[in-house]
Amino acid sequence: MMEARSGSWLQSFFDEEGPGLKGVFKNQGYSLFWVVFLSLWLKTYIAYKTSFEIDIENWIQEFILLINPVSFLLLTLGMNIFLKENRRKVYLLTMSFFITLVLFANLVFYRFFNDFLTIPVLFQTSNMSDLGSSVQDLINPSDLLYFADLLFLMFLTIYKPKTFHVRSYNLQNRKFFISMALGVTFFNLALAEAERPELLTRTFDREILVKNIGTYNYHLYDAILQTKSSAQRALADGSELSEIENYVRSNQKKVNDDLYGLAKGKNVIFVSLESTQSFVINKTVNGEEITPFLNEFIKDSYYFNNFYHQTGQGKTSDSEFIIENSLYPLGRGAVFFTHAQNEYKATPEILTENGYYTASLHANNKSFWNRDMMYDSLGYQRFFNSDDYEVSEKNSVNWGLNDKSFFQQSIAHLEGMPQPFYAKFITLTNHFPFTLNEEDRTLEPYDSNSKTLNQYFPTVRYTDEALERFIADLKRVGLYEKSIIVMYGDHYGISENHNSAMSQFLGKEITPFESVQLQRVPLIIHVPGQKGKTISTVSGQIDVRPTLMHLLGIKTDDFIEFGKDLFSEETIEFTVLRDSSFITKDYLYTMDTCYDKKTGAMTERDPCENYLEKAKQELEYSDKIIYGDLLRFYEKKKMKKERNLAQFSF
Ligand code: GP9
Ligand code: MN
Repeated sequence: MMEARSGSWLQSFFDEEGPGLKGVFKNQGYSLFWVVFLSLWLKTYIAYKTSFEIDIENWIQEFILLINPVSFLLLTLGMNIFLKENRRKVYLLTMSFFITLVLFANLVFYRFFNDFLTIPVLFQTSNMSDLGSSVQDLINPSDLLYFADLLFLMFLTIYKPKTFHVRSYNLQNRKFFISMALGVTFFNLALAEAERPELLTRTFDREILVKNIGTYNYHLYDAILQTKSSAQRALADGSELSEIENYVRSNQKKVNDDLYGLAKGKNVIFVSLESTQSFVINKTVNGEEITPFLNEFIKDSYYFNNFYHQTGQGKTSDSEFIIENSLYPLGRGAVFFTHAQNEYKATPEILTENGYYTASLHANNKSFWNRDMMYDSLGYQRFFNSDDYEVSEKNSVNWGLNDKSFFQQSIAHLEGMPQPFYAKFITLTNHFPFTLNEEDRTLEPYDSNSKTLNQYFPTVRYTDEALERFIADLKRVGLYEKSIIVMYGDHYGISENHNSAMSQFLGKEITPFESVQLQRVPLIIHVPGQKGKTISTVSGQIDVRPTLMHLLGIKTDDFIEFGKDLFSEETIEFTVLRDSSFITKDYLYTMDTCYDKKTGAMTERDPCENYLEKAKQELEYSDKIIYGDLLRFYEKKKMKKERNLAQFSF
């Protein structure tokens, strides 16, 4: 029994019977805790470096990678201090086995899927059966080395019990230990947050998460997300759906007979324009047009100049979600991550049912924004990701493959698709921090106190040139006339941190009113054979799906969606942003203030009051659908209705 001497708890922690070297010198053997801890730490780091492809860009990232298993190992192995002494060795060895098993399972999974395990994936039988048939091929004999230390430790513990000791801890020792473990955890989190702000709230990429908080903490985090959404889902029943359905139906408008079905059977090409805001269209910098190609292209297209992005923390993924589901994204986190297992009725699924081949093309890591999982739920048949592109140092910049190479390489993918197809292209070069290779720069940077805004214009121009080549290629391979082309900005590129530079560029003060107006992004719909037209209807990303469906002549009466057909003559001008700001034909409401759009000045609340409830209602209904996974009930209800109708039709 060890009693801490008063006033020397730190000393007692490292005392004769303590865990460290002193015990060894006194022939009391090694501390089993630290031996197990060190071997697991080492194994994990070896696995990171040999079995996973984790991109390390600087020494801080390498350091975080090295220390990221520590907090979890200290906390889980450390639980042994609460056990009776005779149970501790068993606990430490058992934990070592399970932790090694988790590492090993990740390793095998990664070899096949190039991704880290998530809880939903464990239950996705299709994934697992893919893996099942080839598990033998995925395991190398050398993998057994991961368990070798454990066997060795077990052997020594049984046959040479004196090799290791477990020490006793008094209350103060325990407190010290727990504080130390928590201290390490917070240190790790702080470093990760500094290296990758909003890492945990936004959850953008498994690889980045694992790199920053470690593979084990990542599983804990995943488990928390999973439990939360399972609980919300379990508590939901179908009853809320009727109210939502009534609301949606009451907003449906008559289609425009002249345009309905205009593009029936045509291929659909979507292009997501990274960080492209409307303020660059038809504008110049240093006397030169920023987007000379788009400025011409919109003349032959329907161009919506009052179109707002409605994304939240999920950025690009949110824009994809809104555009393909006509639902709002979530107020917190990225729905692509938090609710990828839900039932959806998204554009790819609808178009597949209408005889289309559906694909998304994006030259980034497939797990980014959890796309590889979410695309299954959205009904995509194929995801062309960075594995499908030749990516080299020469053709990469900033976040990866540059847009020109991306489009150029994509043409072959497009030509290989059965027609009609729905193909969504997601560009990447015009992404913060807007870096470009010198030889690719055809527009001089702007001159202001914001490096971000200065560099933004040349990268926007770069993407504009990439689009020009893409359209030329589409013409060359004969797809241009057979396809409708929809281009849209995914979200803002210049945040409010650059207001003073923006105000210099726009020549006006950036008030809260202007900030909302800056959330406008371009929406361009090119239909072969149609004359161009600029449409100023107040609209948002949520409206893209109904508008597309009507052009394709696909009925939307049965869908649960919040958007409106922008070609309908009855369309109401109203758009709500994810932060509850909203815009109508004449007014704009943000931060509890109503503004007159003509003057940009504050006005009395009355004109906005009428829409306040509607704005809140829409976001709430959409959130309910996602949190409760309500569309799963809708599909069932619809099938029942169809069955009943069939019965009565005789
Ligand atoms: C990543 C790309 C950019 O694949 O879509 O994501 P963002 O940071 O803009 O959301
Ligand atoms: Mn983006």
